[in-house]
Amino acid sequence: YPFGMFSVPRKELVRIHASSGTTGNPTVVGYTREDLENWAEQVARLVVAAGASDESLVQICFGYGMFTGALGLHYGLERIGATVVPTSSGNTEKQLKFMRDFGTDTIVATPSYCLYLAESARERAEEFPLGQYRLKLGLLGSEGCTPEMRDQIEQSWGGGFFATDNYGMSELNGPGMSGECRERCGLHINEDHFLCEIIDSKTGEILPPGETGELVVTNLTKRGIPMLRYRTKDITRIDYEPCACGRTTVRMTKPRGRSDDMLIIRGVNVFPSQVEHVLLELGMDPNYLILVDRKNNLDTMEVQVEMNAALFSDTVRDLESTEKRIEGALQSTLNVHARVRLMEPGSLPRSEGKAKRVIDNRKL
Ligand code: DLL
Repeated sequence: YPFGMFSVPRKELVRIHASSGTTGNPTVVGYTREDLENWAEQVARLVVAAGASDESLVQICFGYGMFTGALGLHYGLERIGATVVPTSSGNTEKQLKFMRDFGTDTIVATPSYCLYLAESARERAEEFPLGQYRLKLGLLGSEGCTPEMRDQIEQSWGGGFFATDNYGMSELNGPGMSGECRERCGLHINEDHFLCEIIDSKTGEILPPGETGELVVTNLTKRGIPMLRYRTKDITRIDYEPCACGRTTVRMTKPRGRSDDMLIIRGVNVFPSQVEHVLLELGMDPNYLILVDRKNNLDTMEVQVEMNAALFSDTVRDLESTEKRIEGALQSTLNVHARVRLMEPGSLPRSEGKAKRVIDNRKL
């Protein structure tokens, strides 16, 4: 850190980004001019596959700065001739105003922020009816999003909004490694730039085609900071079947989570995405927080989830029975007990970037 992993003299780098990282120093990455060209090309392909074009008017609600998401999408979208509006993250009121006034038809955001914007638009619907927005495409990514959550985001924006999932990581340029086409049956990998393998994260062994495991990526074209068999820690599967869209590249399934996201609760492996799946199946909104702790040497897990209008009730008995119902469903999916606590609508923190879903207070 910071520059020791670069493989060209610093002078040849024309941009540096860094990922936030949760502990210690950020991961610093560097791009030569050729790397930036390739990066824009990779993103351009994926946004076209998702349905963007030179007609699109795109609001980029990722935070501009060291995060690769905003500038990555920015140059990819400019490359195809789209009109880019770099609003960056935050300032929801202004985001919505530009969206209405400019007739923004495409939004770039994390799924959680896209949902939050929709909720905020709904709250203001008396003054500004949802019909005033022209949004029809969401290029979402940078955090996990179950198909159920995607459906909910689409419904919240009203009919006609279509969202695709986009994956990447700073060490592999940023966005642009893979993304969904209109068929949405996996994320097309830009295979001429990224060679992907799936391994067993415990043994390091390469798994046969079609198996689920940790994604390992070699970036075939990167010069500034080449990655050879880089362990992403993301858990996915590669699908080699041809896609109905006609593109011939392989697809990866939505990452199920990171191997280091996986919680071990009393010995049982739990992915936050499993919790999300259960909540949404029961008609809850994807506003939840998982709290893990250790009491008397025993792991405890509490899932706080916001009520929504459909489930709202004033009587304590109804609330308790809803909590019990969710606890039962979680128990049968996760095989471990989680206490459920219903929260008031709007009471859990919202994020303008990646949502924080887990607070683990166990002292290791
Ligand atoms: O999040 C790059 C990116 C920006 C991708 C914008 C897509 C759109 P990092 O901040 O380095 O880079 O975080 C990389 O985020 O290893 C995954 O664990 C997670 N991640 C990224 N995209 C997805 C996704 C960017 N579509 C880490 N689904 C990765 C699930 C994702 N997880």
